[in-house]
Amino acid sequence: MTATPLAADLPASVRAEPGAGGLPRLVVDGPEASAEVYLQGAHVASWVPTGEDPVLWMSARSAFTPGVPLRGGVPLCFPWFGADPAGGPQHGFARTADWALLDAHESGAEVVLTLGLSDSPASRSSTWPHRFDARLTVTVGRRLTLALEVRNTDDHAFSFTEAFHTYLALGDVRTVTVGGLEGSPYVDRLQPADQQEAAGRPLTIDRETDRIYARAGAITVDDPAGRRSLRVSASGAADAVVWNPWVAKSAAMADFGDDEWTRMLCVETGTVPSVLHEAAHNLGPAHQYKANGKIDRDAFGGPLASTLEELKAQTAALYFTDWLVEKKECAGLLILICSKRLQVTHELKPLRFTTAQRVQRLTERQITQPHRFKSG
Ligand code: TA6
Repeated sequence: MTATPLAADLPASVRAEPGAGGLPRLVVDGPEASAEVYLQGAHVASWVPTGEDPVLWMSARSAFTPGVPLRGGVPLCFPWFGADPAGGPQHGFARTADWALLDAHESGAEVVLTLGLSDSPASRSSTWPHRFDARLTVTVGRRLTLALEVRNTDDHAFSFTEAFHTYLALGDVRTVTVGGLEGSPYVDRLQPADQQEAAGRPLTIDRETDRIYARAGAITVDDPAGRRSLRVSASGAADAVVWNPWVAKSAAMADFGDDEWTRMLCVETGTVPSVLHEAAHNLGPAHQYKANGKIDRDAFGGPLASTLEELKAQTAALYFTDWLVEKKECAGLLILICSKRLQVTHELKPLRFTTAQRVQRLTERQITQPHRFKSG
């Protein structure tokens, strides 16, 4: 795999520098967001949409030491998730390996970094001795996208599992609601590894949580204390993992502050081993596997805006264009129809009625409340 491009090759919005602990990192300062990516593990350590709070959580106690995984951001678990039956490091070797920066460019308002990792003497003598090329493409913008590609460059098939072990930053995990997993069977990794039936309701976090879900669609985390809703979606990933260490486990981890558990939740996407399904990806020689993960967010409503100004302050200008005031004449009455948002879910939806619906509502009210429509 080609050497790291020199600083000269980097676009103006990217700089390469020694980061915490002297670990090499790339700092992205794009028009829509900033980010930090460590070459160790191709680890996205921070992503901050412009004018907003950080979306990824990083422990104040995280190690920034060669060969030790960072505690926070988006660790990439590969070529296995969890414990390695053959005794290799938890969550694989990719998150502590040195990746090379293959490319960095701007694409409109987004900044795109591609990092690469191939088998090495160390990996070939590990419990997973296969020849491979892995690439992680990180797109930094209003949304954060990670795309993993794995190519089998060996002369035999191999299998692997993987996950984006995303640490989301929250206002308070005790008041969040996790949606999108209601219909998914899961495995509670703190209980005997049997399959549990779908809960049928959004998940709330009120204790140590470590679950693998058969993933369906996007997962949302409504975070009233953080006044926003975060959304994690993915393709090529069969599972989602939800993890919060709570009190005791936090205290037991050296690289995790005792009280930090209230401010984070891992919502991970990937294909991980469990009884839910045959997990591993089997890749034949010269074959390639692709998966990607996206993180997005919306402002979380809190109290309904009572003035247009408040609404504008609460929600991104982007939405404001939807505020619609229509005038209609009906039965000699001037009707002002305002389409106004109703912030009840994690996604803001404008409340709109078709003309027919409006006329019907009006007629209904004329019938049920004739006194309100008496002319003169
Ligand atoms: O993804 C959840 C999990 O597997 C938990 O069981 C917990 O161990 C967490 O990952 C952190 O793992 P790490 O190896 O980073 O300490």
